[in-house]
Amino acid sequence: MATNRTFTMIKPEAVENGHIGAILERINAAGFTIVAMKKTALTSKKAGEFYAVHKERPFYVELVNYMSSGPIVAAILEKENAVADFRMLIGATDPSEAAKGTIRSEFAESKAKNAVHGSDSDENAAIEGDFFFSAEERF
Ligand code: IDP
Ligand code: MG
Repeated sequence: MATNRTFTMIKPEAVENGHIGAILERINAAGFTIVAMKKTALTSKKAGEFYAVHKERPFYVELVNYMSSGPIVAAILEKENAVADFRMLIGATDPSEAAKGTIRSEFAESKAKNAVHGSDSDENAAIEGDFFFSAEERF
């Protein structure tokens, strides 16, 4: 069971803007352990697969183009109540609505370019972690 794990990506604009270190520091300070991590990039095909659940939404093409526009950092994180606590740490999808002190309120550029991804359920955390990491890459 992966009930204590979540999956995150530091998205292209946050990588481009030099925020990897600051965001990882927030994640560590909030008590998450890094189980797996890599700097990589999504092709548009891979980004389309990752976000297939949003295929019918009006922003799907924009999202796929954005997420394949530059390198990202992908990670599996561990902590008690990881999924919910990480969503609290990152804040609302739209940074103008994200609570003060959250990662998105501090680092996101817009609702589309919102700095970080966070899984929305234990089930999706497991699926998303498997999308990027083999068993041998987890510690
Ligand atoms: P979440 O990342 O907070 O879970 P979702 O609704 O799952 O938000 O949307 C996935 C991603 O799609 C968002 O993080 C954001 O990058 C992008 N997105 C969501 N809503 C919009 C929108 O209205 N316009 C443009 N991009 C959006
Ligand atoms: Mg989501």
